[in-house]
Amino acid sequence: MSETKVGHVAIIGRPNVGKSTLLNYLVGEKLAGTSAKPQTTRDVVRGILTIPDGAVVQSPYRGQIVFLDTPGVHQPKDALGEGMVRDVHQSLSDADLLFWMVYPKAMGDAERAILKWIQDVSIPVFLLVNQIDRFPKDDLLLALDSFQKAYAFKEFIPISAKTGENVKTLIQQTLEYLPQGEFIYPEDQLSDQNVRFHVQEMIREKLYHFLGEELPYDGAVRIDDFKEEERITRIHATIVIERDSQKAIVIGKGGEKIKQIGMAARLDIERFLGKKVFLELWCKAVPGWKSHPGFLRESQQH
Ligand SMILES: Nc1nc2c(ncn2[C@@H]2O[C@H](COP(=O)(O)OP(=O)(O)OP(=O)(O)O)[C@@H](O)[C@H]2O)c(=O)[nH]1
Ligand SMILES: [Mg+2]
Repeated sequence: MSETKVGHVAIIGRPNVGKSTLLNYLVGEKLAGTSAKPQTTRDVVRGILTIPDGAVVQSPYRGQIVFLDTPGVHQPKDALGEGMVRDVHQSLSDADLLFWMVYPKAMGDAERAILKWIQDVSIPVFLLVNQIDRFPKDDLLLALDSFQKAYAFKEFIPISAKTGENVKTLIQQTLEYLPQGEFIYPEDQLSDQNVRFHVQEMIREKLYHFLGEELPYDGAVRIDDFKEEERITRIHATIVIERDSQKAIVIGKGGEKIKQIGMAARLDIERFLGKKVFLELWCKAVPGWKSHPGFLRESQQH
């Protein structure tokens, strides 16, 4: 049997660059919510990739990699934002390797902030230039040139998180740098976070999809009840918003909107759980919840 590499890899970068899209591609399951809006990810999402002997990836190693998809690095405006940025910091210290994901563009404020953080880390850092399917090659070369001068990256890897271009190379290189170890999780396990957390993420993603610009970042999801029966899982969840006036937007005419959100979320959850799901959604205004976001997490810890 070949040598086994095991470790944690944090994926960091500015909002909207494609971190969650990459996590999902790597683990082959929609674990993290993705959307065209910045700051979609609010809590670190953990996904596990197991590479058994003789896997499609050309590597002398077997491996088990836990990827930490983190919230986008931004200037926080409230307690929620502060917590998000703190979580990114924390994940740096939990990781054996860092993927810093950037656009094929020159550095901006978010990149300069990240550059400061990584001055003190001792783990290897890969620069992933994402979205190469969408940008001209010249942009990629300019970005490489500007980032190369700024930091001693172990690897530069241009990728497309969407099409998967170069992702195999990325996995091969990652295995090279991770420490030796034994598998921690069963080979088919995709995450070590609890099911409620993932369910909450799946519902929240649909809020972003169905509410478009109407409800920018004020929505959250709380799981109130989660009962697994033999044939069906029954879930009650509340969409938490800031203001009463937003209720009409979430619920929609004759309840159409919340029904659409619920149906789409249910399909994702059923696929994820491999089981039939009954999902009931409520909507509630909790003014100022972003100043005390902790109450949302309580429900995810069971
Ligand atoms: N064309 C193209 N689109 C991409 C690629 N990667 C991500 N996207 C799109 O970019 C948008 C943002 O992707 P996310 O994965 O949600 O970005 P994120 O970095 O996790 O964003 P936050 O969670 O807000 O920090 C989505 O609409 C993705 O479909 C890529 O490689 N190519
Ligand atoms: Mg994300």
